[in-house]
Amino acid sequence: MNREIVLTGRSNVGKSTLFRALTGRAVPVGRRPGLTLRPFSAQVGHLIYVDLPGYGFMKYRTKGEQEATRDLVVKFLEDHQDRMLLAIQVIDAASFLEIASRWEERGEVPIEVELWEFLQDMDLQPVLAANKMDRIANPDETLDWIGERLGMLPPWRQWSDRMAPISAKQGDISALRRIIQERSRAAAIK
Ligand SMILES: Nc1nc2c(ncn2[C@@H]2O[C@H](COP(=O)(O)OP(=O)(O)OP(=O)(O)O)[C@@H](O)[C@H]2O)c(=O)[nH]1
Ligand SMILES: [Mg+2]
Repeated sequence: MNREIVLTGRSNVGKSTLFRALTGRAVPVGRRPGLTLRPFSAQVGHLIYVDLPGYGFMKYRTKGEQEATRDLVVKFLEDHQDRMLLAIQVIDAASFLEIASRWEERGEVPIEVELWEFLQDMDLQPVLAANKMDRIANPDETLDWIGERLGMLPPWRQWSDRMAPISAKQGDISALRRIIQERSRAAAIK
């Protein structure tokens, strides 16, 4: 059976850009959040990569549309659980902390934390792709903070099998490719 690698995460974090960097196939990419509204997949060798719509808030979309998209993502993840090799949660590392802090100040669980916990509860052993690293001046510090928010205590480098700093737009995704290779190898042995 062909195994799937699924890209999930909030809207506008760069999932479709990463999908293109991983597969060479183009999905519409843009500044307007909520651009991807249906799962989009491409096969590369024995692997099927899937680009999912954004999870949670989407500017310019109604509440109803956002909820429908969220349900679609959750259902997709549940239905595809058995054939998933890897669930990748993509975040915008450049805005993660600011957005997470804003939610926490309102007494709410940040959507990224909610999604991460959901993936863990499903036993998917998710990997975090910290994208847009090209916009970050102090990478180690930022990654330590992000990891800590998601239950991975610093230093972040001890989580290098679960956390990959990348810049999809610049095609700088080697940390993630290494994790994909490791997981593929481990799955083949099993
Ligand atoms: N600086 C920077 N910008 C990026 C990077 N990756 C993606 N972007 C930009 O982020 C914006 C959103 O990218 P998309 O790939 O469409 O994001 P998405 O997560 O697929 O968005 P939805 O389909 O709405 O969920 C675009 O303007 C991209 O050019 C990156 O590594 N660095
Ligand atoms: Mg997209």
